[in-house]
Formats: sequence, structure tokens, C-alpha cells
Amino acid sequence: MTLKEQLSSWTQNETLKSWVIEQADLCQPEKIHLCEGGEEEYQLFIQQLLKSKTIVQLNTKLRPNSFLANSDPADVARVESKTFICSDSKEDAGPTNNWQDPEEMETLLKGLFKGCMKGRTMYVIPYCMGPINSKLSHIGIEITDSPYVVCSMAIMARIGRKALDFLGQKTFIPGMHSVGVPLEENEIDVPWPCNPKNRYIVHFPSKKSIWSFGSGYGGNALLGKKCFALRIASVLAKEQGWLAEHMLILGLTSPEGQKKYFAAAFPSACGKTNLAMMTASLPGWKVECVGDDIAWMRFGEDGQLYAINPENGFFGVAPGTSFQSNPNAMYAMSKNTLFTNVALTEEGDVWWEGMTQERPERMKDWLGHDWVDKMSGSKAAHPNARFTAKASQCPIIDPMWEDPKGVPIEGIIFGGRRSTTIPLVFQSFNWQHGTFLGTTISSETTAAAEGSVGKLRHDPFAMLPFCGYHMADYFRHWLEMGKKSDPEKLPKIFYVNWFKKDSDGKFLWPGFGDNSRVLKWMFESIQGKDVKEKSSIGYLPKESSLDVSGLHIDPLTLKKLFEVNKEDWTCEIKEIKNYFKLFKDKLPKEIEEELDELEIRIHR
Ligand code: OXD
Ligand code: MN
Repeated sequence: MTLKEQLSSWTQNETLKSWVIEQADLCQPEKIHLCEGGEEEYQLFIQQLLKSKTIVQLNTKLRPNSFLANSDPADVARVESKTFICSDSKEDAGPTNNWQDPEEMETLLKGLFKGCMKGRTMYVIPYCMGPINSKLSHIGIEITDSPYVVCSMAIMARIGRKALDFLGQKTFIPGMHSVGVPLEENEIDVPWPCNPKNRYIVHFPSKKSIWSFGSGYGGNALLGKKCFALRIASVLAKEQGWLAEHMLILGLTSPEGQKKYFAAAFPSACGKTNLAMMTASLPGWKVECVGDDIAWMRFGEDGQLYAINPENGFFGVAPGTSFQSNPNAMYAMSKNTLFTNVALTEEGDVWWEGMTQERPERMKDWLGHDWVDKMSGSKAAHPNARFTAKASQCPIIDPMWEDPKGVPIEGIIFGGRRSTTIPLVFQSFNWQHGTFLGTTISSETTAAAEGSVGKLRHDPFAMLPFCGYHMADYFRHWLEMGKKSDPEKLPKIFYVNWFKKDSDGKFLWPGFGDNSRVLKWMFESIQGKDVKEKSSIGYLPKESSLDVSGLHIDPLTLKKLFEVNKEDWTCEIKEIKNYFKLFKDKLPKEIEEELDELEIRIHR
């Protein structure tokens, strides 16, 4: 069958057909596979990956239908330095993104992609971000030469025939991906092909297209996630009047059976997945998970903000995840899971730092080497090792998680990892003040992130690596969304900090399940209960309004958790002022005013 014939029996979408033909001409693959989705097709790719030694099968008794991939050591994380927003002008990309002239970049990419799939199969994956048939969902098509990417996409998005049927004659976001390693005739492939010297993760906001070359890992290669659902979607959201956010979504039910949904943005290494799947320590309170990474939100005709999780699975960091820290994540990955860069035990199961207190006697580390040198301090699992599992496998997945209408968001939470200054929780005075709080998010870096440990990194709305246009225009978009909406129905905005420390460097707050106490306080504040009082930084919990029953926490510690120290805040304001200089006169005047007013209140 010719490609044209193959395509005609696959789709009636003419734009899609001609795009696939054009890309096949460019990349010159040996074969083309048009994805239908489904378990049978998934197993076909798994067999291929087993054969190429990209993955090994885990013990089917311990971890049914689960596999482990070890990547090339030079391909282990998102590469922000090679991620580009190629808007028409540099100004449109703003000071926080890498930019290159779109025409020059296109020429460069065409050169790289020419013949890049020689000797390989080109997979065409239709995928739906969001529930099928939801007005909030969007369709993308990813072309890739990596069967590992196809399997990961099959978990992380709704792929194949159902996405294609939903697409119909509509438009889609095209995404081209190649590991960038063409094969000569009879050349044997390596288990994890990649091209670290020529790596480009490129977004064209005007054309709404994505091109990714040289990496097969995570957010670089699974184009539905960060590339589409955040960078391109943030541009779509601005144009169309909605919000594409780096936020988890959770439902919180009170002992009386009342339920409220929250969306929350945190920079990486702040426990987003743990919060999204939390087991509440407060008796009678229940958390259910809608999503752990991304939220698409739109105001409904009733004036209420509704959110969907555009993803279908979790691509979670494994190290640190345990039955203590996140039992629901552990259950979610108990079967049908694709692991990457974790260690392999002698029994054929997985292990990573923090999974159990005792480590197994013998293992293969993430590089495939025998794990014998326990004293060397090298890690058995890579710090950015991942599990890829379907969201439906999470025991506390919310019953409404695939509702096409989305879930009604009543509270928005911002936060960061801060050892000083920021109290455990406070509430903004209103939407504009809340937007200001989003602009000020900063977090102390941990060993899991790039750069030196303990350094403050500003990460507005936790969107620093994910905003597809000028960050100050994004602030403006948030302000406008609030202005256009019914103030009574706007979600309340909160700011939290689970990580405040005492002078000995010990955490003041236990975190994890006890964060449900903070969620309860927010819940009651939204209900209009008399639980908050004005302070210079926002509303703080009134004395005794935070439920600490059963928690052995002394009054002094509680005082420290909520302290607003004038000196610390003077430094904080100075730090924010300095950071805002980056946006020059693009910084919305409302944000500047909020900072000025905060300064006046602090010094009053
Ligand atoms: C992620 C990230 O992997 O935010 O979700 O880096
Ligand atoms: Mn994320």
C-alpha cells in the first residue's frame, strides 16, 4: 500500500494527510506506522523495545505488565538551555525564554530533520489532551521515531483512533520528534539512541507547532506534556481567554460530605504529586486526585472557573516516593507501569533512594552496573528517575476526573520551598493581590534541580520554564481574566510554605498528610467562616482556627510558623523589586502597585 492509500484508510482529515506526507518526505523513514491505540498495539511496541534492549520486563508476579528503561546517561532530564520559544519577535518571547529567529530556526531544523529517520520507523500518534469530547480538550499529532515515546504517550495521553475520531476535520497541534540518529543500512541500533550534541526543543507560537530533536527523555520527547499542554497551550489560552497552568488539581471532602476543588502551582521539588494524592491526617477529611501536574481552566457561563487535567497519566519522580510519603502513588505504579532510570533488584523489581529504609543487598543501578559500591555515595537510581503510570490506577482518582465539563475550582494555591520569611499559609485580599502572589513565587533549589543547592530561584506561577510567551504579558492575562469575571465567583487565592525552618534548620511543620489541616482552613475560609484576620501580607488564620488537634506542636512553633518578620519582609520586598526589573516597563502597573502597597503595610 502506498502512504497515500494507507493514510486514506486511516483519516479523512486532508491537512493531517498532507502534513504526514510532507514529514515522511523530509525524514525519509524506512517504515511508517499510523497509530490506532489499544493494548494490542502497545504490546507490539513493548516487544520491539524488549528486542532492542531499551527496556527489560520486571517480575510479572511483583510488578505485572511493567518495564524498566535505562536511558543514555547524557539524556536524563528536560534541557531548558536548549528549549526555544521562536515567536515572531524576540520581545514576544520575553526575558525568561530562549529565542531565535523563527525563519533561521526553521532552516536549522529542516537541515537536522532531513533524512533523520533513515532506517527507522516513523510513528504517527494522534492524541487528545483532556477527556475525549470535552470542549476544553485539544488534539495534537506527534510524529516520532521512538517506540519508547509511543508507549509513554499511550500512558500519558488518550491516543489513537479515539483521538482521531474526535479530531474529525478540526485543526490539530503538529509536533515533530526525532531522537536524531539515522541508521545506516545493517547498522545495529543502540538501546537508547539520542543526539546530545544536536538538541533542540522548539516551539513556534505563531504557527502553533513543536519540533524536538536529539532527546528521547520525558518532557523533551513526550510532546503532549510540557511542550503542548503548557508552552503552546499558554499561548492558545491567552488568545482564547482561558488558563493553561502548571498546577495539580485536587478535590477535598469534609466530614459533612461537602466538596471543594483546588488547583495548586509549585515549582519542582515541592511535593506536588504528594499533595495531589495526599492521605489526610485529619479524621473524616478526604483528598481525591484529578491531576498532579497540569490544569487547563476556563470560566463557564455560570461565572465559575472549571478545570480539566489534560493528561491521562503520571510521569512522576520516583526517588523519595514510598509507602510513607505517597502510598497512592505506590499503588498507582503497582502494575502496567513504565519505569525509567530506577535501579533493578535481584528479584526483578524496581528500587530507588527513599523507597524503603533498607536497601536491597544487590542491584543493578540505573546505568545497568552491578550495585556493589555502597560506600561510594553514588545513587542507585538517577535523581530524576521516573514512573509512568495511568491516572486511572491511582486509588484516590477523583470520580469527576474525566468529566468533560471539568471540576469547579474554588481555591488556587501558590507555594514554594522557603526556609524563612513566608508563613505556613495566608490568603490574598483579592484576585489582583493573588495574581501578585503568583508573580512572586520563588523556591530554594534542592539537589534534584540544576544549580547550587539552597539558592533562591524565582519561578513566577511555577511557569518559568513553561510559559510560551512574554512572562509579563502572562501576568497581564491573569489580571484581565480576573477583571472580566464575577468577583463573587472568583476562586480565593492562597499562598503556602510547608518548608519553614527553625534556627537549627529543623522543619517547623510536619507536612505530608498534615497539610490537610491547612487545606481544611482554606476550605472553611472559602465557606465564609470567621477564620481569618488581616495582616500586612494578606489574611492569616485567626488564633486557634488552624486545626492542630492530635498534632503535638507547641505554641511557640505555631507562632514561628505564622510570624511576619519586618526585617525578613523588607529583604523579601527588595528581592522581588530586583527580580521585577527583568520585565522593565512591561510589568503591569497593578503588580507594581501591589508591591508598593505591601511595602507600605510592612513599614506601617
Ligand atoms: C515535571 C517538571 O517534570 O515540572 O513535571 O519538571
Ligand atoms: Mn511539572
